[in-house]
Amino acid sequence: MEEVIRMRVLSSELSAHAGERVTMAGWLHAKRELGSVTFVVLRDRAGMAQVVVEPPFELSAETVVEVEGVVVAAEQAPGGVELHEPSFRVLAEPAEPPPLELRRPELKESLPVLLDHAPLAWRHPRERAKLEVLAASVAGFRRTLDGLGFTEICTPKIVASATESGANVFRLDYFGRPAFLAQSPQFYKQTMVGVFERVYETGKVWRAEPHETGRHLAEYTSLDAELGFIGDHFDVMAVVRDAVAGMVESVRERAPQAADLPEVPPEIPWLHFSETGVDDVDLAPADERRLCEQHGEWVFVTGFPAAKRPFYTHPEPGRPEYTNSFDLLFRGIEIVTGGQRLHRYEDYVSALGGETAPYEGYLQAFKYGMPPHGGFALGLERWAGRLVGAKNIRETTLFPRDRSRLTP
Ligand code: AMO
Repeated sequence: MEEVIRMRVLSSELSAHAGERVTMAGWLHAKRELGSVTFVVLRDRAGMAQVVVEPPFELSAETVVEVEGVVVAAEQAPGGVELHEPSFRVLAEPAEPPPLELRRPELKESLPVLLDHAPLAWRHPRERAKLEVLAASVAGFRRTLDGLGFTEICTPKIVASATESGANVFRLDYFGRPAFLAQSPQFYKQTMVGVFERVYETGKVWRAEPHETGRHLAEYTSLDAELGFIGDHFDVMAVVRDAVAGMVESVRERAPQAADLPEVPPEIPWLHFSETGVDDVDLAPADERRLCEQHGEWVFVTGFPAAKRPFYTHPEPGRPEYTNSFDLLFRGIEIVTGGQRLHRYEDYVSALGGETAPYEGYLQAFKYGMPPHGGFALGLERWAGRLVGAKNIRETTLFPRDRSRLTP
């Protein structure tokens, strides 16, 4: 049996071990030959460490090694220490030379090339940092909503009906019956308001998007929340504000180097759809950019026309052509959609034009008493894209799925 690596020291811990003999492990990230010495950079989950080697040094990039050596203070080394007198044990050798040069400060390849080699490309510190932004964002979302008395749920992803619109669902053969991949946890999160009052979910959802755009994926991560006993959608918008502020805070703590972090005002400005100057039932991407130029990096648009919102949306009292709904625009793009929902059984029956049969399961919740409620969903990859200044949502998507991409 291979010897277990005991007392492995990480690159981030190395400076605390000056003068000691330690064992490290990781990938050979780079090497620099300087005449009589070679500097080897070892990459582990915490960062990089410099190892001073006597040439010749034959191991190639991305070889996985365990290395034992003495920690020596060295001003010019990253972290102020380096490893001397190393002895290497190879744990795995690459079967062929890596097609990307991870030692470069930035990968210069085009996005399609990076996506084709994603298992390798994500190892690059700059690329990996984007995934740290995703992870820190989810952690911040959870922490904020836990603090507000929400309960996390995990709802079915194989479902019997479309939730958002019939057009972009993926169909499945479910033991001979038609079924769909969930477009959102909409019906189940509402149902669970009847149990917990406040729920959230972080999970994958699917949209069979017919076009390849820089902002749409066929599979994305939806951060959803739903809460009961609200007055109207403005109570939901207050939770959205706290959620994004908590996410920004978490990224600041865990992955600050990767992101350009915004201030989140105590109250995010808002305007009604009828005040946007848009002569249609929805905002176009150009409208979203313009509204952010006019109102700042954060702006809520409320009161979307009923014609463009799903059947579960609550109408605006006194102006039923509008709804108690909203989008949150951030740095020129919609990142959140939400609103108040219908909560009376009879309102659902009439919104569905009496065609209740496909929705029997969902409608049980309303039949047996539901409070006024509402919620929202934030697209995680779009959000992270805004934080890192991505031009395309695929830059902040772990193994994107779109019309043309099913691997890696
Ligand atoms: P909606 O369909 O607007 O609302 O989606 C909510 C948010 O999800 C993100 N998003 C996407 N991200 C990547 N690729 C896509 N194809 C994609 N489609 C949407 C966006 C968007 O703002 N049930 C409602 C939410 C609710 O009312 O609670 C819903 O799913 O960031």
